[in-house]
Amino acid sequence: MKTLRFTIPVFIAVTLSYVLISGGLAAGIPAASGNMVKLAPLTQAEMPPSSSVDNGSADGSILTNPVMATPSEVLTFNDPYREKQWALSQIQMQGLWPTATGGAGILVAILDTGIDQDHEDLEGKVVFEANLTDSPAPGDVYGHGTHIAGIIAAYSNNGVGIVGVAPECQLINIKVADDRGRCDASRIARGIIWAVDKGANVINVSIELGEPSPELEEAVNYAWGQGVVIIAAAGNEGTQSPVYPAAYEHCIAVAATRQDNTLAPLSNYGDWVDAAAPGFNIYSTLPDDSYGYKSGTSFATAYVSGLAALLFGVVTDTNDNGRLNDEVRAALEESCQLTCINGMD
Ligand SMILES: [Ca+2]
Ligand SMILES: [Ca+2]
Ligand SMILES: [Ca+2]
Repeated sequence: MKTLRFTIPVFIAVTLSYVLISGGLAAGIPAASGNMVKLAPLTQAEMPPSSSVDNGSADGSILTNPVMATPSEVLTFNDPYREKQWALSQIQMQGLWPTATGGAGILVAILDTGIDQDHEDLEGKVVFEANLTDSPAPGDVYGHGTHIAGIIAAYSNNGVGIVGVAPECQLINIKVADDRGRCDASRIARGIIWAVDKGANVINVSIELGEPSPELEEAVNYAWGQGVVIIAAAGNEGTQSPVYPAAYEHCIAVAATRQDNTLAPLSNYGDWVDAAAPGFNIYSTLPDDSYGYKSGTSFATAYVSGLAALLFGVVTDTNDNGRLNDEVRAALEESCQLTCINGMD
């Protein structure tokens, strides 16, 4: 791990505390369990100013086959919306891509509202799929899971769309939130177990639960014991109140930062938060071959999941326990700039 030269502006969140602002999406919608569960609110953010990032020409001459487009081979991109992805520069992907394999052979499970697996920049990414909701289809009607999927896994240098953090990884789509974004702890727990048993290396849970759930914690612990890294959203209430599964020990809780590296005001924080990553004005894929900006800890979580997928191809089992998830987590944390993101102390 000492050989890793990249730095990730993933900061250990410290300080502060305040109250829980709930409501939002869940207002008026009966939760399917006793727990208040909701997706991190979807803030449609304004377009950020034009990025100064030079993403090269769009003449398609670099690489045209996504399978061949290994980021380790080329660091300029012909993806037309790369310049909108300020977060990739922020987390210094240029430093990591040359040493990683793009997440090849890594399975990332996304527990969310489903994924539009026919999206032009995600086609063929989903290799397993489960629908644990009452919605008729496993695809993404709500428009949350597809955004997460693009951040993590969109093809690079295919002349289309954006660039994923781990563009060669494959996805498991586990729809645990229905077409109105409703979910419950039991579905998340069952989704985690299903993902683990399908061979997931990384599980992205951009869902926050206001109350703990023993069933959910047990599933998280099971995943950790099987060598899986689970990344979860720290929540969007702008408070210090823990949410679940993020607050569990074996789950990496992710807060959201803005382009200036400060904590996004909507982001939860506190000593239970493990890391922070870009989560404001994040451009990614949306259903039906569209794209757009969203803000929230959901999307910060996706960046860390993508990084985790890359790191599985970089680390070795240095403690010889037969698992790599502890080394991946350590590498993520070692790469952090241990800075107080609140800038208030
Ligand atoms: Ca692309
Ligand atoms: Ca945690
Ligand atoms: Ca190990």
